[in-house]
Amino acid sequence: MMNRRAIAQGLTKTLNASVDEVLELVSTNQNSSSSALKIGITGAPGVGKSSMIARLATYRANRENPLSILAIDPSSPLSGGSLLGDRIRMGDLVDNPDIYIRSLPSRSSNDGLCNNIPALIKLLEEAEFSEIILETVGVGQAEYAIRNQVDIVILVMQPGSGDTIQSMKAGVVEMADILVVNKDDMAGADIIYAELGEIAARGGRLEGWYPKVVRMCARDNKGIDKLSLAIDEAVEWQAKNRDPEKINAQRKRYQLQSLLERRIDELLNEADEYLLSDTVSECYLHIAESI
Ligand SMILES: Nc1nc2c(ncn2[C@@H]2O[C@H](COP(=O)(O)OP(=O)(O)O)[C@@H](O)[C@H]2O)c(=O)[nH]1
Ligand SMILES: [Mg+2]
Repeated sequence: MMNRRAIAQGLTKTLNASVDEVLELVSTNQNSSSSALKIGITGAPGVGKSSMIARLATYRANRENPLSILAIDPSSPLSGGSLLGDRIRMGDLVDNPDIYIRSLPSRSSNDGLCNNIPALIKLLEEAEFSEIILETVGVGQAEYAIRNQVDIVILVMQPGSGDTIQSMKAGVVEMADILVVNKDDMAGADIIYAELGEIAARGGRLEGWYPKVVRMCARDNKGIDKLSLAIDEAVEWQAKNRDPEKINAQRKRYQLQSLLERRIDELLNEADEYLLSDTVSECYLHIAESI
């Protein structure tokens, strides 16, 4: 079905593309209205995101619904690390013809994500995946960045992180569409589940949507059906309540902003020479003209 080799090569090329190269890559098919469902899964290291994704992907992927996973993990660049939760056999996913999985390094990016995410997503959409799952480690700016790339944001937590919820910036919890309590087998799951329920009742990032709270155990493969259902419900709600043109414009804005920031970085690095002699205004004009 899918040409894994071609996809892998395309992703590598896109990952390392300069600003100019990205502009080239995204200049085609401007108006292709791909409808891949994009799901962002975020949360602190160790809460079980990878384990959960492995279960979720296996549950949702089939021939009509091929699925790809991009794991953006600062701790495990390219070669793996804990790409999949250590209890889940790698073979379960890798041998599944309906799932494509790739780990991406986040080192060089300026927002804790990874450069060129929109172009990477576009490539996977053109490879005709129906669903794309992005795993990111929840660290500040990455949360903001992910929200602009995906349709559904899932925040994963585990019992015993009650203090963390209190101290977490309200926005981090509230920007999620689905809140997951993983490791339901551990003590304290009831407490965090109740706390998240209260937060969810205040409403989510999208007006009129109240985040679903799901408890599950990725280790024992329990609760995945509920999580999958919550995703379907969120998708259904969004289809009725969101304006696709507005979302498209927001995504373009984000992509433009990150490309411009990188371009400015490139130009600032080249500016050393005239930084010594020119005034700030002159330098500014020089850079503005070179963009
Ligand atoms: N007890 C328990 N451990 C789990 C569960 N899900 C994942 N883990 C373990 O938590 C650790 C971190 O999992 P991982 O998926 O790599 O977390 P990530 O860093 O969020 O991607 C691993 O040792 C998993 O086996 C669960 O439901 N219950
Ligand atoms: Mg992980």
